[in-house]
Amino acid sequence: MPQYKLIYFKTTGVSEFVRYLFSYADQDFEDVRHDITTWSKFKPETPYGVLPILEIDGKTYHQSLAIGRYLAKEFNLTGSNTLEDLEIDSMVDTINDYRILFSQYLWETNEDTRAKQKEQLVQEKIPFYLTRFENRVKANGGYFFGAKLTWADLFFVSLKPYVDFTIGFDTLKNHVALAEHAKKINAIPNIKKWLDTRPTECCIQEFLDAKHKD
Ligand SMILES: N[C@@H](CCC(=O)N[C@@H](CS)C(=O)NCC(=O)O)C(=O)O
Repeated sequence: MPQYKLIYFKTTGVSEFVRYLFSYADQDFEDVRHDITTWSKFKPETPYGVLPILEIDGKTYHQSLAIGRYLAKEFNLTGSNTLEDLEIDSMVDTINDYRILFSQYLWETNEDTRAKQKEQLVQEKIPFYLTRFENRVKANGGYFFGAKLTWADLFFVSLKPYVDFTIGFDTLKNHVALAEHAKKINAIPNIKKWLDTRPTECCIQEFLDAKHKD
């Protein structure tokens, strides 16, 4: 078995689904978590100055979705053929488009821009995406694709704490089918074990404070 070392921050964000993937597969991995102090020293050692990176037997790989896609293949959470993968990958990329909207809002420092982004997220973007995601899950037997568990399900569900924290409310409160989907994925025994034991320390606020001081 390869030795895996995931390097990210003391938070969930765009790497939590990688931790979900390892947990689902009951695969040991080293879970290295930076905060603002250690990150400034480590950043220059990364390929492109951002995280996550995954080391596999000491070799470094980067880009969260490429890492996730690789692990999903290793752990049988992709499609049965390339056409199925096209559909699953397109869902993952769409979920990532949704995630990026929250990231842009979270790191924006101009208060007027933030207010406009928040209004647009709450009134327009969140309902736009979640209505479509919900219809998709309803039409696919409770999953994002093909009435079976794929890495798209893990990606979407793993992002909930991050998007809820960023916007300040339970984004699934008016989307019963998505809330049920999240509950079902989080109840998978190996994932539940991860959720019950994962570290809760979070470094987002210290990064935000530093950004607002700049
Ligand atoms: N497309 C990249 C984006 C990586 C990225 O933007 N990472 C952020 C955290 S989510 C980061 O490392 N920020 C720290 C910095 O820019 O100094 C991926 O998905 O891996």
